[in-house]
Parts: sequence; C-alpha cells; structure tokens
Amino acid sequence: MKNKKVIITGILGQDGANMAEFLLKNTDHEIYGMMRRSSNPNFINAKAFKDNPRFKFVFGDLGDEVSLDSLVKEIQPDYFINFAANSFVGISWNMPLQVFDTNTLGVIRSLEAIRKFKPDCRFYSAGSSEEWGDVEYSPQNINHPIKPRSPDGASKAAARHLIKVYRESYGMYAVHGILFNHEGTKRGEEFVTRKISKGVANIYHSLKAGDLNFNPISLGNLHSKRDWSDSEDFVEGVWLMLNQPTPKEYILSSNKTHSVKEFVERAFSAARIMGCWLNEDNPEKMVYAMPVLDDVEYAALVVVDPALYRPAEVDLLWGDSSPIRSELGWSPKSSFGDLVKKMVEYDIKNFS
Ligand code: G4F
Repeated sequence: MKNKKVIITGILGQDGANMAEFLLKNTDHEIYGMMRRSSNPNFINAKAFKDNPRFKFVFGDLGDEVSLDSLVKEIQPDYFINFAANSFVGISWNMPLQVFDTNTLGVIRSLEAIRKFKPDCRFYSAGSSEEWGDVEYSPQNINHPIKPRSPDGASKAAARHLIKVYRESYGMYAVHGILFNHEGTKRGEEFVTRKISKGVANIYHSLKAGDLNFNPISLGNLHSKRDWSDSEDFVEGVWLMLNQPTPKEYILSSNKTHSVKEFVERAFSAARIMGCWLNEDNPEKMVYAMPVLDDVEYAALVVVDPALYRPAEVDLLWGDSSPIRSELGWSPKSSFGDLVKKMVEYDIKNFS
C-alpha cells in the first residue's frame, strides 16, 4: 500500500514543526512541509526532522493561489493541515488586511485548491479561542457565541464559517478545531510565555555571574487569564480530529485557566529565583522584585509597561475540551506546571 501524503503549512512555526515530528514518529506517511520563499529562513524548529527521508520542504504561500493549486495538483495529498497564520494577536491591529489575507483568504485558497484538484483530501485549519473574545460564560464550549475582540479573532471566525460552508456545500472533509493557547520550546518570542521564559533565563544567567544589572522583563496586562497547554499535546488532538469517520469540530484546551501574573511567578520559581509583587494596588505600576539588601532594596525582575496593553483585551479564556476527551480519547500529557518548567529549563540550558 502506498504511503499517505500530508501537506503541512506553517512548517517552520511551532505547530507545523510539532505536527511533522508527531507524524514522522507515529505514522509512515510522507510529509510535505510548506514554506514561503524567503532570503533568510529560520530552520531552528525543523532541525529534528528536516533530513528525514519521509520529509520534504515545498515552496508555497497562502497568499498565492497558483502555488497552492500546483502543490495540491502535483502532490495529491491525503491530508492538508493548515498551521500557517499571522497568529500574533497584538500585531493584528497594525496589519488587519494582511491578517485577513493569510488567515481567511488563505483558507479559501487552500479549500479551492483541494476542491479542484483533490476533493477527497482531508483538511484541518487551526481555529482559535480568540474567536470568542468577549466571553459570555466559562468554561467556553464549542457552542460559545463568536465575539472576537481583535482582527486576528475576527479573521479566524470568518475562516470557521467558510470551512463549514465548504463542508456542507461540497461534502468536503474540512474541520476548524478550536485551539486554546498552546506553547512550548518552539514558541515565538513575541508571545508572552516565551518572552517570560527567555527573560527568566537571561536573569538567571546574570545572577549566576553575580551581575545585578540585568534588564527586567517588560510586560503589559498581567491580569488576563489564559488556558495554556503544550503544543505537542495539541498536534495529537488535531490528528484525531482528522481521522474520525465524519468531520466534527472540537476544542483543545487544558480545562484550566491561569493569569499572566501566575505564569511569571511559576517561571521564576522554576529557575529558583524568589520574587514578590510590589504596588499590587496599581496594575500599571506593579513590579515583581527580588530583595537584594536586607529586604530594603529590590532588583526588579518584571515591570509593567502600559504601552504593551492592547487596544481591546480578551480578559479570560478557559476551555472545555471534555467532548474530545470522551469521544476521541484525547488527553494532554503536560500540565501547566510541566509546561512552564519545560520552557524555563530549556531556555536556561540553551541560553546564549
Ligand atoms: O501570548 P499572547 O500574545 O497570546 P494570545 O493573545 O492569547 O494569543 C495566542 O492564543 C490565541 C488562542 O487563544 C491564538 F489565537 C493566538 O494566535 C495566539 O497563539 O498573550 C497572552 C496574554 C494577553 O492577554 C496579553 O495582553 O498575555 C498578555 N500580555 C501581557 N504582556 C502580553 C504581554 N502578551 C504579549 N504577547 N507580550 C507581552 O509583553
């Protein structure tokens, strides 16, 4: 029997790379990792699999239907997994058109390529809890109303509707599973978790060298709450969603929620750096600090920079992933504590 073929977009990003690693380890499928042509690509997330004989890089762009059409026509994939997106919510106010072009029109271009050239190919595109934004209840389930608070959330919500339209109009196997926040050692530094774990590693190494002149980590809103999981657990859930008898959309989440402030505390504690909060009554002036001299002087570990606040914030995300756990048998291996520890320890070890 011929090996199945899988196209993964966003291959150099966290989820694309984790998906490729998962499939190369657990299936005998051939993996085609789609990347954009760029003069200076960063292969750091692909180092574990880029030389695997069942893996191949292919060039394509969600903004260019000609490239998507050619790839689907030539490869004849059995699965098309779309992890390419402009996924940084914070920047989506600055480039809403580009965000929609990639996150929404890119999904239509992918669906059209599949519809025209390989209509039985199974399609997954990453949906987001950002679509629920201004939440009405917690924990949020798959029926939560769509109320995005950012161009990013709106672009993903539109993609979700389009995928449903293609599923119902053409009988395509197309799903838009909702992913709550998911992180790990391949996460980009623009996201708060990696910004914190890298910042902690920097402070750890300064302290180890006896240098107290380190830069504190500057953060925005410390009080927003997120349902954080490990991306490596999520790719397994996505694969389950793609291999059901009929397409059905699920949520992937940890079923717990934690504040950014709590992430900070856990991250410093994983590095055995003890801090305490100052000015807690004023969110814009809060500082996480460590005592230096007899509890009199403090060295700031984290400071708040109100310029990092968003024009509109999603205050609380908290998912209910019980349906995929009971119906498809998915269960995450990593807890919140495991995730924070893994990221901080990795960044301390690989600090340069
Ligand atoms: O890490 P974040 O940038 O992730 P955010 O906005 O929740 O989005 C991530 O998860 C979504 C799913 O829920 C995905 F759709 C999306 O693509 C992405 O993967 O920010 C998390 C929270 C926010 O409330 C933000 O205001 O952290 C707060 N925050 C506080 N200081 C900060 C910072 N976020 C960033 N990126 N940088 C800060 O300095």
